[in-house]
Amino acid sequence: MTKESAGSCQGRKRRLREGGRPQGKGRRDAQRNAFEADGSNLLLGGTLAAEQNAGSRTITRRSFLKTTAAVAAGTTATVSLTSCAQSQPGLPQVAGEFVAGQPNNEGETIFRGVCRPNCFGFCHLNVHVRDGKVVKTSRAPYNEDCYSRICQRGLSHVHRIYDPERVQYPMRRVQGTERGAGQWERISWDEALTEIAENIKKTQAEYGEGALAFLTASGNQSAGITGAYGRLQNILNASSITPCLDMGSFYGMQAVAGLYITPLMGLAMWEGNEPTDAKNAKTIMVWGANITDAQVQNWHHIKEAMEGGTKLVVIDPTYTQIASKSDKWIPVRPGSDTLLKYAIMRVIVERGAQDVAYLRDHTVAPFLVRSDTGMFVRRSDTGIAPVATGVIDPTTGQEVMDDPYMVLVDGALVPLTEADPTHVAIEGSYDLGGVACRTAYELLKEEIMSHSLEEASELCEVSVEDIEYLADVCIDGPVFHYEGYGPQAYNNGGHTTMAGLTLCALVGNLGKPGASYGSYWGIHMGDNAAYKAPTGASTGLSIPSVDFANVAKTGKFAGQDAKIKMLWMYSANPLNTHTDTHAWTDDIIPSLDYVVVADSVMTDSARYADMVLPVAQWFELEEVANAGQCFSLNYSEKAIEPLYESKPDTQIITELAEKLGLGEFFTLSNEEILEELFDCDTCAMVGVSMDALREKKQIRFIEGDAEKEPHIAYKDGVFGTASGRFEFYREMPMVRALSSKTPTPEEVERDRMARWFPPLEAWPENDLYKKYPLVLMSERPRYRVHSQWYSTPLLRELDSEPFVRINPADAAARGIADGDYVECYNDRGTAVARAVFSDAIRPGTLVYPKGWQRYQHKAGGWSELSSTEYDVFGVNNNFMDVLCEVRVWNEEGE
Ligand SMILES: Nc1nc2c(c(=O)[nH]1)N[C@H]1C(S)=C(S)[C@@H](COP(=O)(O)OP(=O)(O)OC[C@H]3O[C@@H](n4cnc5c(=O)[nH]c(N)nc54)[C@H](O)[C@@H]3O)O[C@H]1N2
Ligand SMILES: Nc1nc2c(c(=O)[nH]1)N[C@H]1C(S)=C(S)[C@@H](COP(=O)(O)OP(=O)(O)OC[C@H]3O[C@@H](n4cnc5c(=O)[nH]c(N)nc54)[C@H](O)[C@@H]3O)O[C@H]1N2
Ligand code: SF4
Ligand SMILES: [Mo]
Repeated sequence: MTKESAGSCQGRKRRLREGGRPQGKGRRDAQRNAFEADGSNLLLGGTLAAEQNAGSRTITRRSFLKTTAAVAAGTTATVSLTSCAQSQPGLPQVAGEFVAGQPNNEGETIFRGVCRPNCFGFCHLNVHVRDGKVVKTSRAPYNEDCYSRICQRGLSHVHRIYDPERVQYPMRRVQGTERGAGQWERISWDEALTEIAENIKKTQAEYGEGALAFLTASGNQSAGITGAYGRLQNILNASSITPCLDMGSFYGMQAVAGLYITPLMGLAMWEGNEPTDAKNAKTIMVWGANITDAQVQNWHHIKEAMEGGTKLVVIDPTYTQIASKSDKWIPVRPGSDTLLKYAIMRVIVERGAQDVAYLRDHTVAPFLVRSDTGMFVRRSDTGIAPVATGVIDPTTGQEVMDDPYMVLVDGALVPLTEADPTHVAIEGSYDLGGVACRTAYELLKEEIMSHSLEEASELCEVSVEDIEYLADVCIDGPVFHYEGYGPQAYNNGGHTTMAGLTLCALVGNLGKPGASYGSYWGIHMGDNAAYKAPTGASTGLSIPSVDFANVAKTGKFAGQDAKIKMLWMYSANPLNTHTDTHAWTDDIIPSLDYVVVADSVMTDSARYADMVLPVAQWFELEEVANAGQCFSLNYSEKAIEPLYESKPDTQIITELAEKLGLGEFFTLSNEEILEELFDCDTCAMVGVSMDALREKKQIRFIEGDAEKEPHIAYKDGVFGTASGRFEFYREMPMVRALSSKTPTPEEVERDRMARWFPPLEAWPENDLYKKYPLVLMSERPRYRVHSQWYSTPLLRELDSEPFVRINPADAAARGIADGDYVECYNDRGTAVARAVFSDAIRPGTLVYPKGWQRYQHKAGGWSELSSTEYDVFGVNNNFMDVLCEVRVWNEEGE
């Protein structure tokens, strides 16, 4: 047996410490070449370079060239790498060999690939293969050409595939060494899978079936991988540790607007008008979305709209690149968007600019709310029993009873179904046998008027004039509100989405071209459910990942005993991408008897495993990406054989099943699994099959056509709520996911409507603020998607080590110089990175690009600083609700 350290991590660490980036003239030439090579068709246009850096105002030649070279999403350029596999060329070779309009080199075979991290792009790529090796990736067309894009990450796949950090064979933690100590031994697949199977059997026999758990996130959510893991998990009755990512938004949207399942079997996880509809708006209002970096494939939609006369307003604490492009930037205080939205609503109501017809016909505004129970008044409240309809509700299996909502018409209580719609009042009250009842609109108005503009101005740090300006914009619609995932990453984050949608409902800014609130992302639901659960759904627990530490510590979950003793993580790197790393290393991992990670690289999470399984990367197997912002099934061909000893996840599961005595359930190859998954009535109904996918490459699962007829959310004013209306007021708030917490009566009352309340931690009134006065926010890294591409050599040339942006005034107050190594810290943890001065950073905040692995920091890691606190309703990771302090760091720790 040979003992090895994982990949070449040690070597890389040394390089980083020694300042491993190319320096001086060679570096500058490389960057200039790269710029000149494709500068003519950069996504952001020829003026990009200067404007990109308007965001940081401290323009150095280095950063100027850096950005121009790096932002290539949307280009039609291809980059040729002929000798990549062996020699890992740097930028000079890449740029030098570029020839515009270059024909396919002889001897190359081109396969269709789909780039599939969760950056929302799911770009189609040509995967150029020569002699069994990928030598280049270039842009391939979406059927809807407006979505055809590629970025610097998509162009650097060769470097990612042949990354020296790839895990090459199954690796077992050396017995007797600590988890995380980095001592591994290479073992055979047979040994690895035998050991895992034994541990599964032992764990389940000793602690019950649910003691085995699987955890996944958004590393790759494609059909084959999720289908096969789902099947195994269901058959084994294993538990799930479920993602709590972006769930503030999801909770908020679904609370007031319900869920939307497209006629083509797509579930809108986040619902909004298609980005191609932005051009139909008078104004695009961006709420905490970093579109030029995090949703770069969408920037051109915004830019094209602006060229057509649409205005751009950006509400963000940071002067982001997109803020630098805007007509108006509103630097809101972190965590205060809900209050700002309420202030805008106040101006609207004071001006009488609300859309009464929309409120009356499409929202719960006219419904009467009982002051004793908080429930809507129904006809049965007047003593008339509900009437049986004979219709069975397929979800509950119960007969639907007719018991209409009651509304006010000329002061009288009338069933909604019998009222003349144009005479229904949205304001008014009624005495129901001694129970005071008021319309839901009255309750909303009361909430709106409870916040003065002055209060909002002071707390949000936005002037009253700017609030009035924003109200003007909202009144003079249509407005395309583009919500990102920054505002929702606070403990009060669900309410900002609820408030944004409520603001839109107030002025009827929904369901029409150009009128939208939210974001746009869907999952295909129509595949073969029987494949995934041949023996029925798992009886295991479903534990939100943010609650996992509580479960590990208490052995209880949602009122029952819960012992998770074995964990298998795939497509996820929670020790890096989830809050509070110490909760994982100190509470969760030690509570587990056995930990498996399936990944292609040695991630932070893999380093704490007992067994690491090398998985094949995206172009080494056939797959169908079944989720994303284009609501499309995207087909990816197998281009090369899995490298080294790696195997597709589907094959790993199949071979493990054999050892578990479940071989009869896993007889299919990867390709056959896909064929099975897309062979069902719900697929056939919408023309989806593997044959169709192989032929068409992309099949849309939302109605309309991106260019000619973009999807319009909440069209015709119909909502997936209990009432079918927009519910800015809810009768019975439901938690998004069961967890260890139970809502208090106050919390239930609070969540009936969007409410303003401060974030849990990042707020000046918090005592902790005295000790830790800086709000720590992350940004999506341009050079990684979360932790993916972290070691890709080409990208590390452009972005060589962790840094944190700081306002020069905050730095001066702490004796920090530009480029110093600084330690950001709080009671939970620490992260060391280089300080980068930027006037674009709001004083009192720090901003770091996320996703470096821990070993790439000089000490600590960003996720050490965040907490596993969560809101009982949203059950979400509070990535930005974090306070810290910063000081100069030196290696000696002086
Ligand atoms: N390159 C790259 N692209 C990615 C990803 C990646 O890792 N890398 N990740 C993908 C994923 S999974 C997601 S969810 C998306 C996220 O997409 P975005 O949400 O667009 O990405 P973030 O960089 O988190 O940007 C959040 C913005 O919110 C701002 N913000 C923070 N707090 C507040 C606040 O209280 N109010 C307001 N108004 N703004 C605030 C921040 O300053 C920041 O500009 O990006 C996706 N795209
Ligand atoms: N500080 C901070 N942290 C954040 C956020 C933030 O705003 N701030 N945002 C969060 C959000 S919104 C998200 S969505 C998460 C994402 O969190 P994650 O999904 O955990 O992040 P990734 O790094 O994209 O992917 C995890 C791993 O999946 C692996 N992987 C990719 N493809 C496959 C495959 O086919 N099979 C297997 N077995 N593994 C594969 C990758 O190699 C990678 O190591 O990050 C979150 N983390
Ligand atoms: S990383 Fe995202 S934007 Fe870039 S090529 Fe891949 S899918 Fe497209
Ligand atoms: Mo995300």
